[in-house]
Formats: sequence, C-alpha cells, structure tokens
Amino acid sequence: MELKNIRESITYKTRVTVLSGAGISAPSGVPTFRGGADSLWENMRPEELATPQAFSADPEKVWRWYDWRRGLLEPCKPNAAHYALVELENIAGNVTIITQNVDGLHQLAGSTNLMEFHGSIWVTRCLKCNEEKINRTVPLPIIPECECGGMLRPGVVWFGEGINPGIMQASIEASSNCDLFLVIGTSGLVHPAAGMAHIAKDSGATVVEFNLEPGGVSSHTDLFVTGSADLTVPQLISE
Ligand code: BJW
Ligand code: ZN
Repeated sequence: MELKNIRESITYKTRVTVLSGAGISAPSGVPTFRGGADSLWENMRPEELATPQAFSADPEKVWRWYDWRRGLLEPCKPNAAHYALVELENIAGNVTIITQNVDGLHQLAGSTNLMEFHGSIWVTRCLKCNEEKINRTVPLPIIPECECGGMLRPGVVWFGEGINPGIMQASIEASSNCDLFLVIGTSGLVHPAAGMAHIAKDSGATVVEFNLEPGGVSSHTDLFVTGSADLTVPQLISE
C-alpha cells in the first residue's frame, strides 16, 4: 500500500480520525519533547517539570518553563501539515483531530472538530476557584494570580493526571469508529493518547503514520510515511 492508494480511496463518506503530536508543529519552529538537541527535555527530566508534584514543590520554576515556552510559541504559525488537515475536511466529510499538542496551531489553521487531549498552554486554571480562562499574555507575571486571589496553573495535563473524561470518551469513540486513522508526529510513548492508535487498528481502521522515524505505535500501522510532516501530510490531498 502506498500513500497514493490512500489518497485515491478518500471520499466524502470516509471517516478520518487524526492523532497528532509535537512533530506536526516542529516545522513551525515548536520544539519537540523527546530527542534532538532542541527538544524541551534534552537537559531536564519530565518528572521535574510536567507533574503536579513538581508544581507543588516549586511553582515558580514550573511557571518559568511554561512562560518561556509561551514566548517561543507566540510567533509560531501553522505549517502545510496543519493546513492539509483543514483541507481534508472538504474531501472527507467527517474529520476528527485528537491533538496531544498544547500549542493551539490546529485551531489557528482552522480545523473545526478538534480535541486538545493534553489541554492548552494558552489556558490557565485557578487552584482556588477552578475557573479556566484563555490567557495569551506573554510574558506572564510569575506566579500569575486569579482575580479571586488564588494561584493559577497551566491548563495542561501533567503526568499522573487524568484526561478530561468527556475528551477521553469522545476520543475513544472517534478512534473506534473511523475508516482511516492518521498518526502524525508523535513518539507514541505517552498513554493513554498512544492507545488511540491501537483502538483504531483493533477496530479495523487503516492506520497511516507520518514521522521521521518509527516510534511506539509503528507496529500497529498499515503504512509508514517517512519524512517531515509539512512535506508528507499534504500528499494525502494532492500529488
Ligand atoms: C516529526 C518531525 C517532523 C519530529 N515531521 N515528525 C500505560 C503504559 C505506561 C505508562 C502509562 C500508561 N498509562 C499511563 C501511563 C503513565 C503516563 C505515561 O504515558 N508515561 C509514559 C511516558 C511511560 N501517562 C500519564 O501520566 C497520563 N495520565 C494518566 O494516565 O492518568 C491516569 C489517571 C487516570 C485517572 C485519574 C488519574 C490519573 C497523562 C499524560 C500527560 C502527558 N503530558 C505531556 C505534557 C503536556 C503539557 C506540556 O506541554 O507541558 O504531554 S508530556 C508530553 O508528551 C506532552 C505531549 O503531548 C506528550 C507526547 O509527546 P509527543 O507529542 O509524542 O512528542 P515527542 O517529543 O515525544 O515526539 C515527537 C515526535 O515527532 C517524534 O516521534 C519525532 O520523530 C517526530 N518528529 N519532527 C514528523 N518534522
Ligand atoms: Zn480563582
């Protein structure tokens, strides 16, 4: 099977579900988490920063990391891979994107049916009143405070935290009920997100992966497309 066969098989009736990860945003200048000299954790252990324990122990350190990343992300624009998925909505009638990314680039590109599985770096949540708010201020005061006086935290999902139950349920449904499942730019190491590819495969979908190199879900794919997502994903919609 080649990408050409997949492209030719897509009609308005094809139900497509996408699992995207940091690699789809890499061509936009967003650093990935694992591997590569520029990756976010090259010199740090994830459990030092992306856990509720790390935040309780040193909220200032964790907020500095997020504030630095928000600054890096602010000028980043969607790339050809994000736009190809928007275009795909005109070819296949039912496209659902499950993104592990917190960068907001799928929305910026214009994708409509989107789930932010690990939350958003542009959302804050109050530890006291629980209010969630969109917040695009860069840089933020450290540590940012809610109007109620409570401490704010980033609106993302850290290790050991559960996925929003509504998003979890909808993601399982979208993965179980699709014809084509696209895995784009994820190492496939973090669960339960990576498990969506397994659910799709076990439910009979054709699974196509786009990445520079194989990862945690590659043994569950029908086709592996090697290359940078901004060059390969657009080939799904035109030659
Ligand atoms: C390119 C490219 C280009 C580069 N083109 N490609 C089952 C088994 C084992 C462990 C677990 C399990 N179930 C749960 C766990 C524990 C844990 C986990 O998965 N650990 C593993 C690491 C071992 N999971 C959790 O803790 C999750 N919660 C949970 O399970 O809760 C249970 C619970 C239930 C009920 C109540 C309470 C608890 C939560 C996971 C949260 C992950 N959060 C993060 C941080 C988000 C906030 C932030 O941004 O700071 O999410 S971690 C980080 O990893 C981030 C990402 O979304 C996630 C995935 O990373 P991703 O996107 O795959 O990026 P990379 O960098 O890993 O890979 C980039 C890829 O791109 C590579 O493959 C490159 O090759 C490729 N690439 N350039 C195409 N140009
Ligand atoms: Zn509050």
